[in-house]
Amino acid sequence: MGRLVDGKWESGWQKPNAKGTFERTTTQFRSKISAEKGGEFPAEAGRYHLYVSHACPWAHRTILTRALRGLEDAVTMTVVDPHMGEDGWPFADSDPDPVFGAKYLREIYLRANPRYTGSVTVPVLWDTKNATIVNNESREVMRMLDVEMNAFAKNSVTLAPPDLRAKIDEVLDAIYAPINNGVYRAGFAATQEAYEDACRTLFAELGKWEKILSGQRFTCGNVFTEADIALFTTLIRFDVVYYAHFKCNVHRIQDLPSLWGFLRDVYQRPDVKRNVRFDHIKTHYYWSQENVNPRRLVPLGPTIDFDAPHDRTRFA
Ligand SMILES: N[C@@H](CCC(=O)N[C@@H](CS)C(=O)NCC(=O)O)C(=O)O
Repeated sequence: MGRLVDGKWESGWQKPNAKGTFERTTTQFRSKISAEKGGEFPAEAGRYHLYVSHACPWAHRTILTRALRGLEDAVTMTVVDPHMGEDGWPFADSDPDPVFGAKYLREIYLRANPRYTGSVTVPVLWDTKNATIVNNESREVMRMLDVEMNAFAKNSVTLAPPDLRAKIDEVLDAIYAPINNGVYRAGFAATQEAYEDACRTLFAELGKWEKILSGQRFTCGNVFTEADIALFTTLIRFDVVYYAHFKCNVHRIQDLPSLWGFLRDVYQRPDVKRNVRFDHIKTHYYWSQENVNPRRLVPLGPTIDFDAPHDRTRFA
């Protein structure tokens, strides 16, 4: 763990604020691929490259969008090693960086801006023509892949139908702070008060979704969208990691029948299932976050049957 300051690497964990609360830094590369010709980042097959981690819930959103839309030939992808240590994300020997042969992800950030100051996070959407980072904010990358790269998508079913976009954005906003980022606020809290505040808010919000999902199949109704991907990538890590490692242990997702059904429903889609790597997820959190787990021991369990039948098709 560490960050770049004016292009120089400084190792160490981000300090919580004075109240002991974890504050996520804002991402800085916010350009857009455009389906329209003539822009700086026009949609093209074979031009853009995704750097991701199978461990990270934010990167996982983009991995799933790419897979579900059938963009795997159009947008290439490299998966970093789950052991994020003193030097940040390293590339794995089994999946080396094809663009520069870099050893660490921070080198990619420095290629885009040699004087970059900030966190070195996944996902990163790289433009091989302009040799720069287009965008490193998962929510925006998801939308870009789905909408702007539509011409190259082998699966024609969009994850952001125009008539649902306002609703999708509303759900993405609603789940971000209390749930997606809430688990981190609980896990990285440095005071009892900050932890309890994050944990109570998280479970209150999960309770709301438990109720909503008892009456509809997905978060925006009965159509599967980006918002479901965003909720899913947090829920799939919940009982496996967040429950123990981040002390989000008021309930397991398995104890909340609608959320548990939703989770299995999404997981059992073949394009989703083949892109869920519990080995990367467990190794990354338990090994890398030695501020939370100083001995870096990775637990053997839990054993969870994500393939168990669900009855969510009753809403279809
Ligand atoms: N806002 C970003 C967050 C990405 C993010 O925080 N990724 C984490 C992994 S889960 C990361 O790479 N952390 C490394 C670091 O902060 O140094 C997004 O949604 O894309």
